[in-house]
Amino acid sequence: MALALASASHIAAAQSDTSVTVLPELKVIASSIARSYPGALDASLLLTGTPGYQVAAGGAVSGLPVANGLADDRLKIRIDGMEITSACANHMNAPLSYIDPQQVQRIVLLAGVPPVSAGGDSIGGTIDVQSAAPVFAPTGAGPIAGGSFALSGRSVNHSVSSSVTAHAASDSLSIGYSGAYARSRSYDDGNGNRVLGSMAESINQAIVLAFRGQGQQLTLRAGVQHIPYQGFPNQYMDMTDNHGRFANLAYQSVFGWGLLDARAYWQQTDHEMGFFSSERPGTMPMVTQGRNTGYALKASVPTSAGELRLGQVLHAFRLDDYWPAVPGSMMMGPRTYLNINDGKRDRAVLFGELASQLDARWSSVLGLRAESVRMDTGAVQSYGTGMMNMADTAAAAAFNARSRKQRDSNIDATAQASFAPDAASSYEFALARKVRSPNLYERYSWGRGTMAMTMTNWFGDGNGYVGNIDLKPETAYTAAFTADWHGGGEEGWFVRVNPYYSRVNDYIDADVLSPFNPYMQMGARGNLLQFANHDARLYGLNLSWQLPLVASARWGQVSASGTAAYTRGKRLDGGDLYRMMPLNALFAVEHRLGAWRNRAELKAVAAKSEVDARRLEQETGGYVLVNLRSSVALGKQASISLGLSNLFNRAYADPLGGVYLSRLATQGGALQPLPAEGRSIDLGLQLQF
Ligand SMILES: [Cu+2]
Repeated sequence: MALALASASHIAAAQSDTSVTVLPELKVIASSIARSYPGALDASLLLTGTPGYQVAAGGAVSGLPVANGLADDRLKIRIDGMEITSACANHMNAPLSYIDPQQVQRIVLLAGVPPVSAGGDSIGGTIDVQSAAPVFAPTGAGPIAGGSFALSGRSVNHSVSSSVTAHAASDSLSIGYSGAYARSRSYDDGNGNRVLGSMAESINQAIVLAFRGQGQQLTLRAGVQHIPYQGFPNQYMDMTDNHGRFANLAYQSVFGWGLLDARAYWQQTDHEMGFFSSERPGTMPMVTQGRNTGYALKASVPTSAGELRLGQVLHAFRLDDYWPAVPGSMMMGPRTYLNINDGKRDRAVLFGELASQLDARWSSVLGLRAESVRMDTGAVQSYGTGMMNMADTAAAAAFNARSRKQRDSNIDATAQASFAPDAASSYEFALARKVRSPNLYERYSWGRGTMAMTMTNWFGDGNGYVGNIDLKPETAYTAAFTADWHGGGEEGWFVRVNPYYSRVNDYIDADVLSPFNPYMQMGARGNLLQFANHDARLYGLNLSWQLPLVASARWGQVSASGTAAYTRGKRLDGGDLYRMMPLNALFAVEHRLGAWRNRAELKAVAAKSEVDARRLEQETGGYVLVNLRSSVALGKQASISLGLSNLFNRAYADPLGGVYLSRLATQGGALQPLPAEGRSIDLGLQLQF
């Protein structure tokens, strides 16, 4: 069958999905779930170890994914097909924060050029997350029941996370539950200092009900999330409450003409920001309410030219963001500050894609996708009309006086070919045009006062931002190539090289308006910026390899593997783009003997000296970390894992960590890069029954 091979497709798979697979699975290259450390609280960390992939620090359960230098909203993220939008001016509730890592069965990253059936409204790639598929009894067999329990902890932040799953099923009906609870204190850096305000607690629960009959399956998922608190040391605010709810109905069926995959969903978030901890005290409530609704219809039709995939998608997002007055405050009152009032962002999509097997060696995927994006928002108001709110009052008047409605017509096109001349090599070529429309904050945040502007910031850089109603969508033209040489099957050797180049027209970056002093600290510098379109280019190279070293009945199997990544991002009118990961490499040796698995990792990261001057991005030093992991299976139903992260307790700053605002808030001085985690002992226990 013709497989859609995304260039630079990288990935991870845990177990195979047992539900009806309708559209063909994309190529799965490496499992990294097994490699992530036990006790990870954040689903975005599951892809750690994939070349070109990084997590930009946020809160403990809300990191932002980055692939080949493109981050956050530039990646399309779907959880069981639901498109979730960050409902917060700091992207505290980014899509991957809505699922606990222990609830993830499969996570796939298609960096670079995903086929149009997997992409849309993104220029950097797609992350597809699947939670546990419904379990059915074998056809004709009696009812089954089962479940699992997991418990893990990490010493660096005294975190505890646990999860429970349970299911009962016949061969046609299935019911399942999954619940996960996680809590952490603030972590310690390599110098033994607590990183202020980095604690979190989160609870995720979901049920899945499924019915399957002759060639069809109906699946209903519903769930709730609660994050009672989550600190954000690189933001001015913390999360003080986040309630999420969703329902997601999917239907898949085999017809005479092909396969149908239909889905409808609803997802709602009630989010509050403010302060909750003595590590960063304060008062300033902010409230957001976000709602995603949508459906997707996809058909897959075998034709003489190959497999034809057609799709129609609707995704509507609604957002209200307001800041209740603080009683007695001259600045934050007497009215409610309306930041985004009745914000709308609706996307209507049509796509078509043809996957063809041209001959024994060549296959191709050609796709076209059209998106119509409509955005609008209502009138706004500042806290008050007094002296302290003059800048915001004038800005609100100007904002309210003009039309805010925008409509973008975006066309994506991708062409991919793969060539496998022999059993030991394959090559993938990909070209794409991909378009992303601005998000609601990029167009409609309007405040011009310093305080208001610093509230709009999902970059962790300590600056302040204001939107720009006239922003154009950003359009990326990407060329990518992947060469893959391999031998010896799944346990064998491989070398994979993936260079890529993107020219992004109207990349949504920022122009500097004026400087300011964060927290009015004279030693700390920040900029107030306005979102603006500027052409940019990003390029880089990903490398990954695996080499079996020893295979003996007595000593077990030893293999070496690793990844390396180089990324650059430049604005065509000069300067570097923000948060570009410096050259980095991961070298691992893995040993397997019977029930035992041991792994030693060395992670090396070069100094970051190419920084975004407009955002006053901090340089960071190079570093080398050593991590050790072991796991042992106790029979078929239990396993224990043990890890030592950052073995030598190296003190360092992650190049994508942003700035340490919670320390500046309480101790003053100058801004410094956010310190990363010191040494941690990580323990995990998994049971199945
Ligand atoms: Cu928030």
